[in-house]
Amino acid sequence: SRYAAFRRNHVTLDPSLDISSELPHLRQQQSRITMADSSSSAQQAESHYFTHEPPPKDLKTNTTLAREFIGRHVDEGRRVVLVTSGGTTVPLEQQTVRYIDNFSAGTRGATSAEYFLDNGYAVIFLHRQFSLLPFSRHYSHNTRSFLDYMKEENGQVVVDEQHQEEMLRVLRQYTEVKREGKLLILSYVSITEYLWNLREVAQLMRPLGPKAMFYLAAAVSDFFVPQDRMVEHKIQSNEEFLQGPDGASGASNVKPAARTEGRSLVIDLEPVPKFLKQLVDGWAPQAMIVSFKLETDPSLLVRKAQYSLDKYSHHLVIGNLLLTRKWEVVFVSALDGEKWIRVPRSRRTKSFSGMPSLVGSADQLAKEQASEAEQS
Ligand code: PAZ
Repeated sequence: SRYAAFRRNHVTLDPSLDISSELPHLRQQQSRITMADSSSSAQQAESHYFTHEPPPKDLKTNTTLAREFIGRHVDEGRRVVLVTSGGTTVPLEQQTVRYIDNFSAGTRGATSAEYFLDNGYAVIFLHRQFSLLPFSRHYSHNTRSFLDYMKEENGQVVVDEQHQEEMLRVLRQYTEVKREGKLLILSYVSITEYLWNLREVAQLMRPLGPKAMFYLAAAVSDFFVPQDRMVEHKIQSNEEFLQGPDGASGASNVKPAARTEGRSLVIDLEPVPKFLKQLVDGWAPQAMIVSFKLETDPSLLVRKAQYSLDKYSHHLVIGNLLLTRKWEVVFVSALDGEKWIRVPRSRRTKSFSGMPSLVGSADQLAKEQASEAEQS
């Protein structure tokens, strides 16, 4: 209807008139109108979201740290990457007892951060609190306690011989990164905390121009409970303790998004506005943007990655499937189309931490990949 209105305003429509020569021009105009419409509606969605969802308490501290960090690396002419990592929660109550979570241990983000550091980047690591961290990931979140790496010797705690070499290597890298001040660790828990931090840091990264990169590996919820539809207190399951008009403790006159109805818990989530385009258009227009797409249905993966690439104008979308994400990913980009990267079967080992690990040089890996591709 918008197109028809446009045509009414711009051409005199006479059925006997052949307007085919006008069509390319009209289509171009139409696409400009659509783009302008969608960018202004994205701005409206952004402003609505950030006006209604309160910022996290530590946002000011995080922005101060990020401003200082970015300023220092701008001065030194270094590339800076913002790596996001881990899942985002969707709280159901203001005093949160229950929440919905997105799957992610933070392995991809924490591991990638180490590789970025190794390649000369300064890294802002925006991660879900208590998910894996660069360097310490080698010794945390596994089935053994960190104490299993230690032993007592002459009344002192020392690292067990079998872990000396590996731990010394990791410790040296970590110490060097700390000495050079190249890693800034920030954290979030909920989807709203994540988005506030992402927006603030992205805007601070603007002066870096093309030296800024966003590597968005966090698993971000598509749905949320808006603040004005969130009950304050724990949702009660026992009818004897139900309060408020809709059976939720502390409910206002707005129907809460998460509430008890009869004996069931009903959760009525709203879509999170799509900010990924804003990252390109509004927050950090010159930066390189790499985003991830997680799927479980193999038949959808490449199509969905391609869709994200087109819709959000990111430079690279990396697709992965839940069950095979440790071994294979697909790179989808405008430049190279679709390109699969696979860890050869022989190298799908388990590290001590229980996480699959990749050993050896990138060259060696490339050779093994090529030979496996040939064989298959
Ligand atoms: O953190 P992890 O290594 O367990 O998992 C990584 C991942 C699958 C969350 C990541 O590679 C990814 O795909 N992130 C984007 C998820 C999404 O589509 O929102």
